Amino acid sequence: MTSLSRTDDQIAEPAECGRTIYRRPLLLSNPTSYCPGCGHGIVHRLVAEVLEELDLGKRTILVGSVGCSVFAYDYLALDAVESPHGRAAAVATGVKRYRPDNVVFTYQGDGDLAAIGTAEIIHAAARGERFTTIFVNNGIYGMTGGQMAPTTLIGQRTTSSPLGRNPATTGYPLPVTEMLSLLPGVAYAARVSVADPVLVGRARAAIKRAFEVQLDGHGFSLVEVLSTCPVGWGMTPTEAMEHLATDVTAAYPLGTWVDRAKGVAPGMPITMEAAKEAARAAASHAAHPAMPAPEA
Ligand SMILES: Cc1ncc(C[n+]2csc(CCOP(=O)(O)OP(=O)(O)O)c2C)c(N)n1
Ligand code: SF4
Ligand SMILES: [Mg+2]
Repeated sequence: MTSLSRTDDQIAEPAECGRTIYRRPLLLSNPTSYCPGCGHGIVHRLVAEVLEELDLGKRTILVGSVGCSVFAYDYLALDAVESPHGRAAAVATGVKRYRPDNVVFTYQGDGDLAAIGTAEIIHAAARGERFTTIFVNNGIYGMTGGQMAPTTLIGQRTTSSPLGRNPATTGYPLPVTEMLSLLPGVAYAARVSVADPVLVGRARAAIKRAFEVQLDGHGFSLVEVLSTCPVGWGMTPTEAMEHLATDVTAAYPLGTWVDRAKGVAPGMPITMEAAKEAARAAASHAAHPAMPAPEA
């Protein structure tokens, strides 16, 4: 583990105008490696804002992963450990267990978390490890040239599915948040998006809640952030944001799946769509009395 020893002059300051109008929170002034329209930068900023608001910057350890966000330690003024591809949850387990008083989080893409790192994240969540995962789902392997990920939408063209993802041969998108929310070790699980300013505000609130859950020692906390990859999607930044707000969100509904400390647990219809679906299912049972009702 390295102490990065950031000096204050490495942290971005506004132009010399006599007084501070706006200061970028916990963000370093290094040039970004992200493409125009990429959501990673927005997510970095939200994490930085939340950690600064909670005054956690000095005691937080970032566990980086492999993907376009591999240089996250160059953008966030935090101590950091870099993990091999997919292994962030295993590395974070070790870091948090060894340093329980530190705040520990992984920052992972969907290729990293939901493909090569599937086993690590499932078992860390099942064990209820007391760290936070920020999971950036852009539906593709951005860094390596836009190949299909487990999260790629049905019909989506990628460099390894040029005719569009075909479920007959490559299966269906993996709903990571829904899957992990079934595990009792998961104290908080939410899916958010950066598709517009209102949703960015909600994403910030979810990230803050996830860190609060960690501070309270409740268990594993996860925020899945639906994000853009205009380059991998073959779209302009504007088209990518529209696609995120429509098709991607239709496939991956937003909401809080688990917040056990607040009594929100799996099976509760807490999104509008889920509530409507539950109502439809109940009406269908009433209309078909021969069909056995589900066990209470
Ligand atoms: C063991 C190993 N296998 C494969 C790779 C190649 N690789 C690097 S990044 C990546 C995919 C990253 O995709 P994702 O996690 O979705 O991040 P994104 O770039 O989309 O943000 C792959 C397959 C690697 N670096 N190490
Ligand atoms: S390839 Fe995609 S995920 Fe990677 S920096 Fe560019 S837009 Fe972002
Ligand atoms: Mg990705």
